[in-house]
Amino acid sequence: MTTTDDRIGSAPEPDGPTSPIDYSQRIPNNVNLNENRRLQRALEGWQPKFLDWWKNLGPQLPTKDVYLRTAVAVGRDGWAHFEHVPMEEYRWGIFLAEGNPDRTVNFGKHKGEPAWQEVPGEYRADLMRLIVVQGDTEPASVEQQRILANTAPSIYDMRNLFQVNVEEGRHLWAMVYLLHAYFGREGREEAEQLLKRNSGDYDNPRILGAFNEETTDWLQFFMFTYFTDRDGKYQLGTLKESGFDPLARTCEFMLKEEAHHMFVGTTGVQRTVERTAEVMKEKGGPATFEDGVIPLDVIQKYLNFQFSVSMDLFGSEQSTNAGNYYTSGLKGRWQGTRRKDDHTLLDDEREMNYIEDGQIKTKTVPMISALNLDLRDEYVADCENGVRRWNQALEDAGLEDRLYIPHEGFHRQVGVYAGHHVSPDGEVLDDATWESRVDEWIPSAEDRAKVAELMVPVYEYGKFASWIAEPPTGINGQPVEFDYVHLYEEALREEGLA
Ligand code: BYC
Repeated sequence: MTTTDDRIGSAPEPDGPTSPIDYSQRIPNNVNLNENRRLQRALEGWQPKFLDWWKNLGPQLPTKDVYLRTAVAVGRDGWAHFEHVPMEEYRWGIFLAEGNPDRTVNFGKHKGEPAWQEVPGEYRADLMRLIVVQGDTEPASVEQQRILANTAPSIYDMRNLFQVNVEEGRHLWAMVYLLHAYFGREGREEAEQLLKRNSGDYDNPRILGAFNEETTDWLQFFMFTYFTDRDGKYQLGTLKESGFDPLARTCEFMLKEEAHHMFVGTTGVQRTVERTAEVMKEKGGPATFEDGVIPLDVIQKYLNFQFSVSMDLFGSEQSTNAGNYYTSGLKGRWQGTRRKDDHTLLDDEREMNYIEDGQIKTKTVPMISALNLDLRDEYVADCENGVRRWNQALEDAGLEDRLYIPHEGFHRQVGVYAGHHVSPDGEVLDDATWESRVDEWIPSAEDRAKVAELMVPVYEYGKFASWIAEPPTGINGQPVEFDYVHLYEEALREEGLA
């Protein structure tokens, strides 16, 4: 379901009481960090390493300040405020959603027991693994996007990119807090590693595949925030159900920030499609790069690529890891408490697709073994919503062309489809046919080069690159032409230094 936040990007309305965040401390937090000197010192020791990482691998375009949202409270109203801040002075902090002292584990073999406030010894390794994998994705995405501002299609879009970046940085803080607070020396070591692995690094890459792909241009960024951040939404949704209460509360708050990231993706692709549709309508035929827009078939290829690498992020359809996480009460299901079953799933089954003899077949498997698939199905249904919306833009322009989500088996590296070739419409192909047609389905080097040619920076307030439509409204009630970002060059000019 597309939420209001997806559509307008306003701060979502958290439920529960408000708990203010203490900004008087070096690390803003609502976890009474000053009452735990050891933990505070450990995190203060990590802070300069984070800032170093941000400087070296965060956004590369020099800016003076950016109109950013900062969380000020965890609760129902007014949880964030907006102001111009130099990005390196952004107040990254540790914010957990309000706790509920009566909370219980809601699924698996501990169902009904009080939620854990400490790490259960027997699940320590699994929990740490989940937190590390989640934590690894956050800085990875900042690294992937670090040079995009150099080709921003507008100052408005540049501001949104930076907002996403600082919040991914904060999500890293969220996971590092858990590692430091609950996993001792090992946790501190893992927190160091989160800054040492780097996206695309040959020797020391990020853990999950999609986070080692390059974000080559803004269309890919929008597809990333639509499809890959949406995986984040679903994974966080399952961790929010965790029996380990600090993880659940951390993820709940992260989800509130995540809505804006998806807004950036949904509307970014939509505005790209709108511009292309406008030209198609004028011409009465396909739009080309020469028209200054991205042809619809290239948009579809970008969609195919990002959808398929994001599908891989759910892991194998059948996973003993996922089953164990569920039975242990560590990782739940999307909106798990709303499901009408026994929440242990030991007797339940479901259908799943697989490939045999060059054909896609269906078999029945134990539900508990197929929880990655369960989550992925929820995700795919959500992805369809955006595509419907983009297609509405095509319909509104009086066009018959439509975008679509490719088959689940298309271009997959993880799970039952890995090692097979499946076309976007679900046909199993031999190697030669795949090779001869793959450029029709995922962006070729030439497509990417042509898109890159369109990626000229537009830094004049209220102006937009040729390939993307203006948004209908600005951020936080500001006009579209608002001075969302002050570039460093501009600051120098003002001071007569350039
Ligand atoms: N690439 O049993 P399997 C986000 C590994 S995005 C490389 O099928 P499992 C964000 C897997 O780790 C959300 N390796 O998988 C978005 C396992 O290795 P080990 C991030 C992969 O464990 C945008 C082995 O293959 N959060 O927040 O059931 C911007 C067997 O795997 C991949 C999470 O993912 C892959 N794609 O499920 C910023 C939540 N897939 O353990 C942020 C935490 C699998 O045998 N993670 N492998 O060495 C998890 O819940 C699970 O680890 C996974 C994998 C769902 C990722």
